[in-house]
Amino acid sequence: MTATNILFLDIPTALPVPFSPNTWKVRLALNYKKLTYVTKWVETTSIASVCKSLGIPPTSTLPDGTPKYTLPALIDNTASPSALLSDSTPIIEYLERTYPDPDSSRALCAPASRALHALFEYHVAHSITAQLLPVMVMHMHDKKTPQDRIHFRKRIEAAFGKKLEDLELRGKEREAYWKKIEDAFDLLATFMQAGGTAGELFTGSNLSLADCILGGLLLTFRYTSPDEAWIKISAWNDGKWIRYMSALEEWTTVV
Ligand SMILES: N[C@@H](CCC(=O)N[C@@H](CS)C(=O)NCC(=O)O)C(=O)O
Repeated sequence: MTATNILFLDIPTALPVPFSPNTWKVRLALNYKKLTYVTKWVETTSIASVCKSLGIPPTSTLPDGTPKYTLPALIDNTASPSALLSDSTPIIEYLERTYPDPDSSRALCAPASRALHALFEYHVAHSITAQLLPVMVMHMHDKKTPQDRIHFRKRIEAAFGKKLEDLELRGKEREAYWKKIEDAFDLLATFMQAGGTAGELFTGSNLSLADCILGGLLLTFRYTSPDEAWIKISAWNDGKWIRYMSALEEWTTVV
């Protein structure tokens, strides 16, 4: 363990574990790097006020031009001045720069891999993350805290002009949609197999930023939809994703 004075901001849920893919992405990195940290749990409705009060920067701009605040965020008080960070990939790049592993083969994101990781992240965001709502919206809603459920419903219904329940696909349409997501996982499994590395992760048995991205997403599926999504995903690609999840397990502690 490396003793640090890191405060990590994550979103609580109705489960004993968080399920945001973006916060998991950073938590996996913190655990993998064996950095000590404390979690501050912030419901979605309080993200903007808490970030503003702590001086954490916004990650984008809302359509009305006001700043948008998101989690994960992280404050590192180990050094002076403190580092105040938001946005998962820049946070991981900061951790890598500030707390490099003496064994360079354990680097999460060597600077030279930046463009490839950005391409991977773009691909996963479009081929999987952007496809989730029609089959995951109610699973996600039901696992949120009571207050966040209200906020989630209001935000999604305003964005799509439909009730949450009507966004959810059913029957044959739902199965066809799942097939699209399965195809995206098939493609990843094919490339990972072609990589020929020993170990289940992208670069073998050490974690990389790509694994934080994909692992965070798989943890979302597993925790929010153990009875549908995770059952399906477990059956794809000859159990590849069960083995992949087992390889990640040691870095999934929630503190
Ligand atoms: N680009 C950001 C996106 C983070 C993000 O969208 N976080 C979501 C939780 S998964 C959030 O904070 N949403 C709050 C909201 O939309 O009000 C990152 O990678 O950290």
